[in-house]
Amino acid sequence: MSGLFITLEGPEGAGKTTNREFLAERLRTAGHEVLLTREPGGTPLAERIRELLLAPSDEPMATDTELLLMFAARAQHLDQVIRPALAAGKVVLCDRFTDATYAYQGGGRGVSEARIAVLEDFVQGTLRPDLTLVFDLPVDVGLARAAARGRLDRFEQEGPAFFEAVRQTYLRRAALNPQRYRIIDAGQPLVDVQRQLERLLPELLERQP
Ligand code: T5A
Repeated sequence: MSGLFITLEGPEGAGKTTNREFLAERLRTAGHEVLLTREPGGTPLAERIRELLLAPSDEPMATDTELLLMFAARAQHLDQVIRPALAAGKVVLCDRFTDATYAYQGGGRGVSEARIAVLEDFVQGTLRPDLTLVFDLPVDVGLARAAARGRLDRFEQEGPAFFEAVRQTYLRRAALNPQRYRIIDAGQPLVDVQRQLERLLPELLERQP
C-alpha cells in the first residue's frame, strides 16, 4: 500500500463532517489526490447497510448483529474503495473507521476488545490507519449539536452514559498509542478547531506518500 490512510473519529456532533472537506481541500491544495469517504458506508452496498444500522426500529438490534453489520459494511468498503485508493497512492480521508467500533460497540455496548480485535484482524488483515484525528468534546456539547440538527438516529437516541463511555474509549486508545492519534479540542468555536487542524497540516503533509 503506497497511499496514506487518515481517519477522523470522535463522539456525536464533534464536527468530523464539518471539517473533513476543509482538511481534504488543504491536502489537495498541497498537490495530493484525496479520497473522502465515510463509515458505515462509502459504497452503494455499504450505504444500504448504514441505513439498516442508523434507522430507529421497533425490533431491537442485537449487539452482535450491530457489530457484524459494521464489519460487513467495512469489508465491502475496504474491498471496493479503501484498498484500491491506497494502492493507487491516494490519501484516504475516512470519517470513522474501526476505532468507532471499539468506542461504540466496545465502550458503549460492552463488547470485549478481544472480540472486536478478532473481527478487525479477519476483515482488515494488517491494515490500520496511519493517522487518526480524534475530535474530542464534552458529551453534552456534542449531543446538543446533534439534537439541533433535528431527528435523532438510532445511536443518537442513547443516553449520556453511553456517550461518555464512547468518549473515554477514544481517549484511552489515543493515550495508548500517541504515535497514531492526535486529539483535536472540538468543543471550541469552528474557527479555533480549524486553526488546530491547520497546525497539524505540516505533520500530515510530511507523512504523504
Ligand atoms: N458507528 C460507526 C458505530 O457505532 N460503529 C462503527 O464502527 C462506526 C463506523 C454514524 C453512527 O454510527 C456509529 C457512530 C455514529 O453514531 P453518523 O451520522 O455518521 O452516524 O454520525 P457522526 O459521525 O457522529 O456524525 P455527526 O454528524 O453526528 O457528527 P460529526 O460529523 O462529528 O459532526 P458534524 O460535523 O455533523 O457537526 C454537528 C453539528 O455541529 C455543528 C455543525 O454545523 C453541525 O450542525 N458544528 C459546530 N458548532 C459549533 N462549533 C463547532 N466547532 C462545530 N462543529 C460542528
